Amino acid sequence: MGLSADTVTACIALGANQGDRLAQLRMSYEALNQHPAIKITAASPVYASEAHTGEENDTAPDYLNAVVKARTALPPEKLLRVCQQIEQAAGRDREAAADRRWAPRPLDLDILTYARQQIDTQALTVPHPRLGERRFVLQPWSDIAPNLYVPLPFDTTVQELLQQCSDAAALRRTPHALDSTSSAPT
Ligand code: A4P
Ligand code: MG
Repeated sequence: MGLSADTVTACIALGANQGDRLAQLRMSYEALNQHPAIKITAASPVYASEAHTGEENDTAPDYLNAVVKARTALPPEKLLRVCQQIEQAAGRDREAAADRRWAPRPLDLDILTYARQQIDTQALTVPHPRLGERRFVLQPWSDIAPNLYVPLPFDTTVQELLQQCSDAAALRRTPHALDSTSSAPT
């Protein structure tokens, strides 16, 4: 069944630094794409990145990260709920990790943008407030949507944000694709 005509573009960042990271990213790609109200239109290559821990002396296992662009008929809060259900299915336990900011996680799905909307509710801040500081988001995002407009407070394109980004943490493009049936990117 196709999507209804009333859809918007949303971009979602995928991250994992626990367990079988690639399998979890691929599972989330499949789960999003199989949802009747979501259709992925572009998926970035998978990148390996050093963890941003938020604390100078804190270390965490490396992440795999990627970004997808989708059309969706879901309102933002419902899209968030779907993302959280997929995180749970990958074994994410928020309660267990509640005492540590940015604790290692088998899967993290963050909504980067939803149409051209600015959303600031208790549950949801869109555009994602930390996207400008993260090359592990901006590089894969720029691979698939360089000219996409990112609303205020950013008010510029993905490509511009990548050029302005001062994140110097290690980031490496892997040969892996999110869609396990497609051939590896060259
Ligand atoms: N929430 C608010 N806005 C959003 C949004 N746009 N998308 C709320 C998704 N969720 C949003 O999220 C906490 C609450 O944020 C949710 O209940 C939701 O209502 P969470 O996923 O439970 O917790 P979290 O992931 O620890 O927080 P957050 O803010 O998503 O963390 P970040 O900023 O995503 O940081 N280093 C590397 N290299 N790669 C990574 O992917 N990720 C993080 C997580 C840290 N370091 C990293 C990476
Ligand atoms: Mg998150």
